[in-house]
Amino acid sequence: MSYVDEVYERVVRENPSQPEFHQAVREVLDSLRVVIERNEEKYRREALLERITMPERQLLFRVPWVDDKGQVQVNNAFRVQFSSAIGPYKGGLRLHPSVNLGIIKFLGFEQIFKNSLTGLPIGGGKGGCDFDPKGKSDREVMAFCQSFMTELHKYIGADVDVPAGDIGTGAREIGYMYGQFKRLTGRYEGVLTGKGLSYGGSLARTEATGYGLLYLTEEMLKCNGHDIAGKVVAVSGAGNVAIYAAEKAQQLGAKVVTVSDSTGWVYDPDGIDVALLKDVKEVRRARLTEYAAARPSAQYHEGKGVWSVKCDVALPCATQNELNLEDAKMLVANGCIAVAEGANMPTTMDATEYLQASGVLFAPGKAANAGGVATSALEMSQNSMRLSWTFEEVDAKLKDIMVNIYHNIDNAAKEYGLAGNFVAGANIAGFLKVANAMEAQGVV
Ligand code: NDP
Ligand code: 2IT
Repeated sequence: MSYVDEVYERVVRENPSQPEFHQAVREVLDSLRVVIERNEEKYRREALLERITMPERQLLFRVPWVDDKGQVQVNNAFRVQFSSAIGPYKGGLRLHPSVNLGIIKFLGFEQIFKNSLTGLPIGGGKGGCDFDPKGKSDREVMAFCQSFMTELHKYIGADVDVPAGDIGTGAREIGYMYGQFKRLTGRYEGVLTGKGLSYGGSLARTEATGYGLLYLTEEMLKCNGHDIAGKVVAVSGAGNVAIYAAEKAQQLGAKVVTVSDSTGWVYDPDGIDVALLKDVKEVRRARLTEYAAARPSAQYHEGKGVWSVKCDVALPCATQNELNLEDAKMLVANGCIAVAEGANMPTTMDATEYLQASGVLFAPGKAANAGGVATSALEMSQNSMRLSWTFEEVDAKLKDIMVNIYHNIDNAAKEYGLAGNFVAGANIAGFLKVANAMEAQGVV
C-alpha cells in the first residue's frame, strides 16, 4: 500500500466518527501523492504525514455559565493546536451548536496549509464550542465568553496561540473574550485578532475575508481571460464573509443576486442591497425575511436553493458541505464559469471533481478565504509594533497577498503537471513550506 493510503487509513482508524476531518485529510493527501511519490522513502522514515495529520495538542474543556433565568448551562469546548511548524498556532473560534471535535480538527488541519499559503509566519489551530449565540442576550453571551476564556487563557498567548473569529464569533464575542483575558493575566497583548479598533484591532480585518476572496477571484478570472466586471454572482451565507464578499463584488462591477442563512435564501435580481443586509445582520441580528420585507425586488425562499440560480460566479460563504454534486450540476448547466470558496470546505469532494472536470475555475477555501487570517497576521504585526496602519495600507497588503496566493497555487499545480488544478496547487504549495520547516526542526 502506498504511504499516502497507509496514513489515510490510520487517520480514519484513530479518529472514528469524525467524517469532516477524514474528508479534509483525504483531499490534502490525494493532492500530495505527486509530491510524496518523488520522496516516499524519506517521508515515510520521517513519519512526516503521520505527524502533520496528528495535532500537536488537543484541549477539551467544559464551559459552565448562568443564563438569564438563573439556570446553569454547560457547553463542550475545544482548542486544537495542530501545527506550530512555521509560527504560533493561529485560527478562529467557532460558536455553533453543530461544533464537535471532528469539525474543529478538520478546520485546524485546513488552517495549517491556508496559513502557510499566506506567506506569513503563522501555524495552524482552531477552536470552538457547541454554544449557540443565536437568541441569547448580550449578558448571556458575555457570561459564556468570560467562562470560556477563564479556561482558554491558560493555553494561549501572543507568541503561543492566537485565536480569532469564525462562525458565531464576531466583534462582540472577541471583545468579551479579550476583556476577560486581560483581567485574568494583566497583559495587554495581541492574543486575539479581530479586536475592535479602539483596543488593538486592525482596520480592514472585518472586511478581509470577503474582500480577499474577491481579490483572488478577480485575479483567477483575469488570468483565464475573463473580467469580474459585469458578472452575475451567487453568494451563500449572510455573515461576515458573505457580506464583505458581496460588497467587494459590487465594487468591482459584478452583480450579486443571492444571499442565504440557515433558514432560507434571497434572490434579488436587482442586486443585493449591501447596506440593508448589514443593517439586518450586523445591527438587528435578524433573519433574511426582514431583508426581503424591506426590499421590493427581493424574493425570499425557505430552505436551500442559492445554487439553482443562473450565475457566472458562485461564492459559497456559509459552511462546510453546502454545495453538493447536485448543486454543482445545476451550476454547470446554468453556465457558471468559476467557483471560489469563501467558507471552509463548502464544496463536497464529488462536487469539486465534477466542477473541475466540467472546466469550471475552482479556487479552494484554503487559498480563496486566506485573506481573513492573513489580515489577522497583519493585526499581530501592528500589535507587536504598537502601531496602526491605515485602511488603505492594510487593504493594499491584503490584495498583494491574495494575488500572490493565486500565482503560487497556479505555479505549484503547473510544476507538478496539474495545470489548472488549484486544489492540488494549494495543497502542494501549502504543504511544502510546512514540511520543509518540520524537517529542519527535527523530530518534534
Ligand atoms: P458568520 O457566523 O458571520 O456567518 C455564517 C453564515 O453562514 C450565516 O449566514 C449563517 O446563517 C450561515 N450558516 C452557518 N452555519 C450554517 C449551517 N449549518 N447551515 C446553513 N447556513 C449556515 O460566519 P463567517 O461568515 O465568519 O463564516 C462563514 C464561513 O467562512 C465558515 O465556513 C468559516 O469557517 C469561514 N471563514 C471565516 C473567516 C472569517 O474571517 N470570519 C475566515 C475564513 C473562513 P445563520 O445566521 O442562520 O446561522
Ligand atoms: O477560517 C479562518 O481562516 C478564520 N476563521 C480566520 C482565522 C483567523 O485567525 O483570523
